[in-house]
Amino acid sequence: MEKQKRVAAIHDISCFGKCSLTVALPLLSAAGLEACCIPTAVLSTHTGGFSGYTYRDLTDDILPIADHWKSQNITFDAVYTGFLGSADQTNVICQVLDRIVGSNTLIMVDPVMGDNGILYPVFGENFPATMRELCRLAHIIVPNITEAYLLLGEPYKAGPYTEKEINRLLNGLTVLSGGKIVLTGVHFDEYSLGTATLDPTTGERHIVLRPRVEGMYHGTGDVYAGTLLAALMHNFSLQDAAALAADYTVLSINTTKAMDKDVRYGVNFEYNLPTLMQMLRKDGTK
Ligand code: PXL
Repeated sequence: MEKQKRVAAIHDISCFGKCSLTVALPLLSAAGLEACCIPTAVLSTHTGGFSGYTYRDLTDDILPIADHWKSQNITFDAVYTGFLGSADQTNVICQVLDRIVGSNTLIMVDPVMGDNGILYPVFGENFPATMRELCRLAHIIVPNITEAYLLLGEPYKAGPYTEKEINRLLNGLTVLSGGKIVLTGVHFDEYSLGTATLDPTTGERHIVLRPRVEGMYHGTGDVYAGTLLAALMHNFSLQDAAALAADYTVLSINTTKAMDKDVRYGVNFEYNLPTLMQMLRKDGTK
């Protein structure tokens, strides 16, 4: 039997509203991975559309957790970071990577900062600069288009985009991070939506488009990134992992849409987990 891979997910726990750790952990577990976590904060809900949420910052606990893991010689096949509460916390995560990353650990950073051209109001103006530093340590980054412009320090441009503009963003991001890029929210018209990937080691670029589902569903970025990492841990190529993640995210959004729930309540990624397990088995290694 193949060795079980171990992943550390570093995000907040939003107790209601399905995002960050409450999405990442079940997705990674369903994918057969050993899912560990460092919770960076505990919120009563995510910050996207709820007012009056509680916020317990856990920055002071983060390094002691990493130090303890290091003292126990615990190693990881991947470390995956998502929503981080502040610039200070992002600096601390850079130090965590120092402690828990080995020579074979894949570092995936989802630079969660904003959407639709807007920096989430919880973040200060200096936040993108700190996130840029974390991205420099990553092997793969998964920004949406808003985050791409924030990382590059450029004003946001609304879509649809040209292929030239998407390639320009990919080039800028790969210079900035040095790693592989999976850019989400790519669209050339109003009918489809998808991702563009660039692997700087091979120079390969691919665009994956799927029919656009109307509506804004909270937490789709986390479903996408968690599924992408699951596929990469199953040895899918970057292009195939990006396509699998797109397919699973669309499936989850369509399931959510059919249930007609409040979009702040998150994406129904749970109903189709058996399908995800089947999709992940097509990697040719089993
Ligand atoms: O889905 C990203 C995310 C994660 N965690 C918290 C958030 C958001 C996006 O708004 O508010 C707390």
